[in-house]
Amino acid sequence: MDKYVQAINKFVESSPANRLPKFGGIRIFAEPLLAVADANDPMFIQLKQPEVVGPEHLLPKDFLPGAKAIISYFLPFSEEIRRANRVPGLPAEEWLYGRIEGEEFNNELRQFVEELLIDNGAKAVATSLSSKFQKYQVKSNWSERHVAFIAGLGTFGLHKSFITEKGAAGRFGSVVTDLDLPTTERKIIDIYGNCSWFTSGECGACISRCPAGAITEQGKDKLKCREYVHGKIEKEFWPRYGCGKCQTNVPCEESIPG
Ligand code: B12
Ligand code: SF4
Ligand code: SF4
Repeated sequence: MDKYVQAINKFVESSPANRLPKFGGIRIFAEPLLAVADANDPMFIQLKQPEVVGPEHLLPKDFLPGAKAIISYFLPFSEEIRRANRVPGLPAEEWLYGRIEGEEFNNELRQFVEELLIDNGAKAVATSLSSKFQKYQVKSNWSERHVAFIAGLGTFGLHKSFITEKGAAGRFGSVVTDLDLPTTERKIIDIYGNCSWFTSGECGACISRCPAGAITEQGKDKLKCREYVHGKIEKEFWPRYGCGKCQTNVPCEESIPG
C-alpha cells in the first residue's frame, strides 16, 4: 500500500490542477488521508436500507465484478481556503474555487488512482467517474461519506458533514479495485463518534454558522441547504456555487474536536 500512498501524495503535491493562479498559486488541497475498505464488508449491504441511503446504493461489485477493496480518501482544504471561508455569511471566493476547480482536481486524482492500479496489473474503477454513478437531489447511488465511514476514515457530525482526523473541511473520493489490499481498521462504530454534540453534549457551533438555518439541534435539513447552495448562491456566483460555512470556523474544521 505504501507505494500507492507515496504516488498519490506526490500527485496531490505536484499537480498544477491543485493550484489556484487567481489567488497567487495557493494550493486547493493539503495532503490527503487514505484508508482501505473491504469490498465484502457487510455494511455495504446495510447502505441499501431506506433509513441509511436506499436500495439504489450500489455495491462495489456493481462497479467492478470481483472487487476486493476500495481506496477511500479525504482531501483536506488548504489553510488558505479554510481561513478565507471563516467569515460569516456568503461563501469566500477561494471556497467557491475549491468547490468547482477543487472537484475538477479531485476527478483528476480519481483518474490517476484508477490508472495507477491498472498500471500495476490490477483492475480498477473510479466510482464517481463511472457511467453507473448517479447523482440525485439529496443523495446518490455511491455515497463517498458512507464509503469513508466503512473504510474507517471518520464519522458524521451534527452538520451531517463527515469529520476525519484532518477535520470536515474537504472533499472525498474512492476507487474500487480487485487488488487484495490490507483493510484499515474501523476504530469508531458510532456514526457520530467524532462530533462533540453527540459525545459530550457540547458544541453546536455549526448551528449558528449556517446562513440558511438548515442546521438545528435535530440535525440538518438537506433541502434547505440545497435550496441555499443551488438557489441563492448559484444565482449570485454562477458558474460557481458552494457554502461550507458549517465546515469552517467550527471546532471540527481541521481536526476531531477534543
Ligand atoms: C447530494 C449531495 C449534496 C446535497 C445533499 C447532501 C446530504 N445528503 O446531506 C446538498 C446539495 C444539500 C449538498 C450540500 C453540501 N455538500 Co454535498 N454532496 C452530495 C453527494 C453528491 C451525494 C451525497 C449522498 O449520496 N448522500 C447520501 C445520504 C443518504 O446521506 P445522509 O442523509 O447524510 O446519510 C445519513 C444516514 O445514512 C444516517 N444513517 C442512518 N443509519 C445509518 C447507519 C450507518 C451504518 C451509516 C454509515 C449511516 C446511517 O447517517 C447519515 C448522516 O446523518 C456527495 C458526493 C457523493 N457521491 O457522495 C456530495 C458531498 C456529500 N458534499 C460535500 C460537500 C463538501 C457539500 C457542501 C459543503 C457544499 C460545498 N461544497 O460548499 C454542502 C454541505 C452540506 C453538509 N452539511 O453536509 C462533500 C462532503 C464533505 C464532508 N466533509 O462531508 C461530498 C462527499 C462531495 C465530495 N466529493 O467530497 N450535497
Ligand atoms: S461544529 Fe460541533 S456540533 Fe457541529 S458537527 Fe462540528 S463538532 Fe459537531
Ligand atoms: S453548506 Fe451552508 S447551507 Fe448547507 S448546511 Fe452547511 S452552512 Fe448550512
